[in-house]
Amino acid sequence: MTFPNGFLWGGAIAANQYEGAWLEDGKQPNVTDVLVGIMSRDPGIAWNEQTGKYELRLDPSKAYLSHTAVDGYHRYREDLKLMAGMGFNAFRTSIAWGRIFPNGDEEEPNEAGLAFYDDMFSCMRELGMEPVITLSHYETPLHLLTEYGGWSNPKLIDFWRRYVTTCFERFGDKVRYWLTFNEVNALFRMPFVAGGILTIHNPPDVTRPVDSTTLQDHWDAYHNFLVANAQTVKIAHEINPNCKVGCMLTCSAVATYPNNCNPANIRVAMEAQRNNVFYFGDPFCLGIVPTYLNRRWREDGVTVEFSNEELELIRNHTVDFFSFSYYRSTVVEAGVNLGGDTSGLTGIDNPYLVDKAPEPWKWPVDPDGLRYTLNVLYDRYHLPLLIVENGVGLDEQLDENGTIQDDFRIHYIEEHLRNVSRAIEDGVDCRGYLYWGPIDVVSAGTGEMRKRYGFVYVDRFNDGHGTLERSIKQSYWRYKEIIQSNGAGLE
Ligand code: BGP
Repeated sequence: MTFPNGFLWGGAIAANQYEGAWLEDGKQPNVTDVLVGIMSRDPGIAWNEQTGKYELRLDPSKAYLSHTAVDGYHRYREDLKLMAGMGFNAFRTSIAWGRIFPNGDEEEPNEAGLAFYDDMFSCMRELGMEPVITLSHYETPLHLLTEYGGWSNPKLIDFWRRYVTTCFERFGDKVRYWLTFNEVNALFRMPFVAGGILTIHNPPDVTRPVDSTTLQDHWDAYHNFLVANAQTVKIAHEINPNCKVGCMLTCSAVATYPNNCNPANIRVAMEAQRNNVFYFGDPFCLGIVPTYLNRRWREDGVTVEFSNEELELIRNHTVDFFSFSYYRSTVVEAGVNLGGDTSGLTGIDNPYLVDKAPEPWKWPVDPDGLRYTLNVLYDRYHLPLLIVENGVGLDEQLDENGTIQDDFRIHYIEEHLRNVSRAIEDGVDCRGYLYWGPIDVVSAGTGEMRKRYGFVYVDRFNDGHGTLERSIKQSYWRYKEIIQSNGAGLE
């Protein structure tokens, strides 16, 4: 099994699923703080007639587990040591924007938030791990949605610029790898968190869900994300020419297979790739606004216009590398309605896949699809690729020995890594594999603790109880062996 020297081996988490401390040291709510699971269409906010504004109104009957999560805010030093114990040489997490600019529109940053990440990134370096830092992982400050309508408003670009400039200046000596917007291409599937948008109805339209947005809002947000991404690359390189900035897209939809060789189905599969991945990947990596969007804009009845300056910015400031999540593949045919969740697109069942993750989530497992995805992305963009999410969530309990025999997870990782190695032999420049959720965190999609991805178990449950004690699962030792042999142990 071939993995180049210097291959990044590690894991990935996100602030909102790991840290907890949702209102500590000055932080104000993020978009995820008002949801139990990002697939929910029911944010805990409500319109206040008197003030004429949205305000926080959490549902007292619900457990918002992300508010305390797995208490990473207070335990990151011990957790990072556990990660280093597996031999990680890289670790991905995000900065919660709301720790640095609590409401997003302040002029000055919050020093307590900066000091927190300063210490966390120093700790990673002390332990020999390269920090890979996401600037926004579903963590737009809630105030920017309720006050400004979020990313459909170009004002967000100004607030974002101030935030990223602060991060690049403060952490430039510790962080070389930056990711801009986590899975921003899920904008249409999850407009509230991935798009960070909200239509402000004044007076509120009670016939529509509170987070419903118009197609024009979506495309305005798309426009603003393209500009903001290019500006981020520009600012990062001006401040520190040695740093590398990558985009981060959910790429399960790259492995969208036509159900058969009916030409109509081949076209539907191609369109699914464009509409779910390439429409962001092409501007971020190739510096173009793809012409296939003109048709979609016509059909959506929206107007999207880029100025010449914006087009030049997008052309001149493409990303240095491409990072992505991959969980599954899907099968499509003409006329089938594609659904979606945090795994990617959901279409027709694929009878050729041998494994399916166990109940209750049952995401289809397609390791060959990762090889295919790596090849397609490399052929299209010719940029270094970094896998920053891949993993399996299981419902697990500690056994009488205080551990977990997570054989399915071991099998899952081995099969996916074998396909990464094959893709490298195919000629793909893949620089690393960061497993999603190396320590149990709150599930993004469902907001549960029960869905566990970790090599390290955390004693916390769906109803919120638990000691938060950490225990090591069997997969911890297997991943360590793989890393120590630089992948040779996969033979
Ligand atoms: C991705 C998100 C992650 C993560 C993962 C697994 O879409 O970027 O935040 O949680 O999916 O999803 P889930 O937690 O819903 O199983």
